[in-house]
Amino acid sequence: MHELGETRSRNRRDHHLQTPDTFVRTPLPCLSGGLAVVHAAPVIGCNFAQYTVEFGAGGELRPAAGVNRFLYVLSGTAALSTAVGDHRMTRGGFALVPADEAHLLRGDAGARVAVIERVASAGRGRVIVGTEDAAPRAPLMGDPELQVSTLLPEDAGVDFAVNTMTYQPGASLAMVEVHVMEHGLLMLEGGGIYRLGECWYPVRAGDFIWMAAFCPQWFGALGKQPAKYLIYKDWNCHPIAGTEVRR
Ligand code: UGY
Ligand code: MN
Repeated sequence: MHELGETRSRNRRDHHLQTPDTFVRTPLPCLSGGLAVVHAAPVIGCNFAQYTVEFGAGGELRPAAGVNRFLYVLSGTAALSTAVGDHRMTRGGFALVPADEAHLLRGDAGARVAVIERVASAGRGRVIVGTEDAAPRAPLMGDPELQVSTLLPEDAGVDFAVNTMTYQPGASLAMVEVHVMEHGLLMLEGGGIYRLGECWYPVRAGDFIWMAAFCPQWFGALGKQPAKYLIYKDWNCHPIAGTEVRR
């Protein structure tokens, strides 16, 4: 049903909120038997790409040249084949595949996988496969109501981090963050209020947010269930790195 032209989606210079009612599915050259919802790409001024692949029957995601690729299964089952082995991944399963590493992701019909890619800089990562449940988990700034699961180890060999953050109802970031890192964020569960720049938005599971470098940001969880999101940030890289691809 249409909403008479109304939506929560917003596209601003330093942030972008994309809600499921505005998702447009597109084919990608590296994808067959499925479609992608592209959430973020350098055309909006960010330094990474993020998209959700929705697999149909016989779905396959093949390598994209020159990018380190992170995969996180949102629903269903997908099988990743690499030179170091085959891995079956279900909800919460993730993988890091370094640039130009031969691999193939086969998704079962109905599987949904979050994909985050960044052009590879100097150095070489290694294939990492894991599950969110087994990832190290720690409270943020000592708050047991706000837990951060760190999916990629410090020595992953890439210049980004991907974490999940889980807020108990009523929990919030302890401060308004303003930092050089940008974020790609996918709401996985629950909801709350996100401050982005000078705007406050109601957000819920399914929404995507891009936050540019130095975009003031704060989140408070609302409702009766925990709120959880998957969050990307450029990390462990010199602040001058990558400036040539920014607007
Ligand atoms: O890692 C982060 O910067 C994270 N605390 N930011 C956020 O949740 N908006
Ligand atoms: Mn942040």
